[in-house]
Amino acid sequence: MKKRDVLLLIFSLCVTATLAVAHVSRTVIATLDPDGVQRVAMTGGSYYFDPDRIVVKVNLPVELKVRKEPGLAPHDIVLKAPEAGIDVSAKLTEEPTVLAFTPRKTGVFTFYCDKKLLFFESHRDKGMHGVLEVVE
Ligand SMILES: [Cu+2]
Repeated sequence: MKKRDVLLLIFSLCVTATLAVAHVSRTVIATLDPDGVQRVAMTGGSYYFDPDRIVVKVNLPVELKVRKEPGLAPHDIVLKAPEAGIDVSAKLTEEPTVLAFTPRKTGVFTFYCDKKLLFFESHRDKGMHGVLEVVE
């Protein structure tokens, strides 16, 4: 690879990183559907989750309906807090995937994408993470 190509590559990586940081944070407080389930629709993409802060009530079932933004980059979602009865993960596709669980403890739990390409930063490090806040 020529020196000029290397510089171009580094430049484009910097631009990509800057754009990724620009993604806006959004909080959603789950509403309780008539059947007693708290449902939230989410999107995951390069490199964000929207919303990236989700507030739910403890001891009531939750369904996170997650889909991937269109594009080639693979993404997934991992939400592991076994101490609170939460242990879900899924590969994201453009068709929504439903993650169902019932949080048994209050607290703030992180979800993230665990994808990582070669020597690049992980998607999580690039900003593809968020929190589930379980409240009384
Ligand atoms: Cu990802």
